[in-house]
Amino acid sequence: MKKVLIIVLLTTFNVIAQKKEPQKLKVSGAVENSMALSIDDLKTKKVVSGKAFKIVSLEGQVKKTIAAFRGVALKSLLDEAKILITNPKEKGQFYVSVVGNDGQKVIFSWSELYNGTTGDKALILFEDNGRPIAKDGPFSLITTADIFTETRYVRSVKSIEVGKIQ
Ligand SMILES: Nc1nc2c(c(=O)[nH]1)N[C@H]1C(S)=C(S)[C@@H](COP(=O)(O)O)O[C@H]1N2
Ligand SMILES: [Mo]
Repeated sequence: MKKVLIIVLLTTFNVIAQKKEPQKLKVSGAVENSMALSIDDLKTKKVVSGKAFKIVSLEGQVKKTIAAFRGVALKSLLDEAKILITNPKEKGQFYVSVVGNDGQKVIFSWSELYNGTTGDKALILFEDNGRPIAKDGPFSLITTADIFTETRYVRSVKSIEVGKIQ
């Protein structure tokens, strides 16, 4: 009986502890400064907002709309983390992977982020519907430069990982 009580108490404490410490967004891999960022940390950066973002399938169907969102450009975070490029000739060999808690992964190439405008249009959201992301939070990724947006929409983003092709 005592054992059961102890287990129940430990589990309860564990749940409370987990609730107290919300998940942080990790930035790691081939970077000078690895980071773990909270929602409050993201709010101190250049915040981008929007009213309605449509998640569109490859068939052109609108699956859902993300309303009243706020987030930070993926590029702002990468600029702060500083991608470790030792040989400038190899810039085009780097990629950035955005990973969800369920293992979902999407990638951006260094070239599309830095040679064009996508870098400012790939956004790590910390708010939708005007408040912290209630379901599949605390962070998500949308890419407003995409036409068929569902492929590079990631719910419940865990980390941003920088790598170099082999
Ligand atoms: N973390 C995560 N994000 C994801 C997926 C997933 O399996 N896991 N599926 C993608 C696909 S295939 C689609 S169609 C949309 C669906 O978004 P919804 O399930 O929130 O409507 O999320 C995208 N983002
Ligand atoms: Mo999908």
